[in-house]
Amino acid sequence: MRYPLPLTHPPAGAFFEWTGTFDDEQARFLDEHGFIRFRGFASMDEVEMIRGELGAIQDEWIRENREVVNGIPIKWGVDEDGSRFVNRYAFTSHFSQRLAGFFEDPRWETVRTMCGPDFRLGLDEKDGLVVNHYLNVPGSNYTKLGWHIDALRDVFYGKLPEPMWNVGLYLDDSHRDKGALRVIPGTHKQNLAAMFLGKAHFMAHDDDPREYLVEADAGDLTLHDGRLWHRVGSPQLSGPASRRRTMYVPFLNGERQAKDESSKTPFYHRFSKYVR
Ligand SMILES: O=C(O)CCC(=O)C(=O)O
Ligand SMILES: [Fe+2]
Repeated sequence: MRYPLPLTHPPAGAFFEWTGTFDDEQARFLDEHGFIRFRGFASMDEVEMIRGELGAIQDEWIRENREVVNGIPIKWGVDEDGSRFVNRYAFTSHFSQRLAGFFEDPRWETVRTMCGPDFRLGLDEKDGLVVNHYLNVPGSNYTKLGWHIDALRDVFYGKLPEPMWNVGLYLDDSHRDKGALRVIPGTHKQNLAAMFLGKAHFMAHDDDPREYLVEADAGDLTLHDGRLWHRVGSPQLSGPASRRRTMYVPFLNGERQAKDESSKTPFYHRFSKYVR
């Protein structure tokens, strides 16, 4: 066991049930801590549908030997049977009508308003709908993810961070033994220097006495502020039991910057393979 730290200090116990509405208590929680988690946003049927669509997209990408979508490199790994699998998908909803249709459900309008009245769902901006598939096997390039803030990617794209939210839907149960998402509550209110220098982006994997372990089950939804420090911890499990699939979609405001097949690979992604 490597977790002697008080990972369940306040806001421990912060589990909100998804009821289709966003109330004042939840709004206060989100503002104060920079993240929130809802139980039961998607049904298990929907989770199964999404897992199936991901398998079909992966088969298609293997057949066409796809390396990039709209300038964003796909990260590939090799599973325990020696088969290639996708560690990180980008713009995933562009490859499945059922997945794209899922985002037309009115639930996403509620999520959008949680982000702010002028925010929009960015299915064709940034990296679009990202799916992370963590598997702790030797051929996997994705078993954990170092400390970072998502908004810093803007800096790599040559811009100052703009407001953004990353909204995550869990496709597998994700508890401490899978590493799980760790956040440092309240750091979305830090200054620019702390954003740049607080930790070595993506390279630091240290336990932090301030970190809070966000455990979640398949179908749960999380929102986190793009300025919040977070990471995915190191799994204790290995093999198929360590499988952790999460899908993230950005909510953005400001100028719309849609990407397409002619979009260039951002500088940041050209060296990201060295920092895992
Ligand atoms: O898999 C997760 O829960 C977090 C992923 C993440 O932080 C990212 O892709 O930027
Ligand atoms: Fe992130």
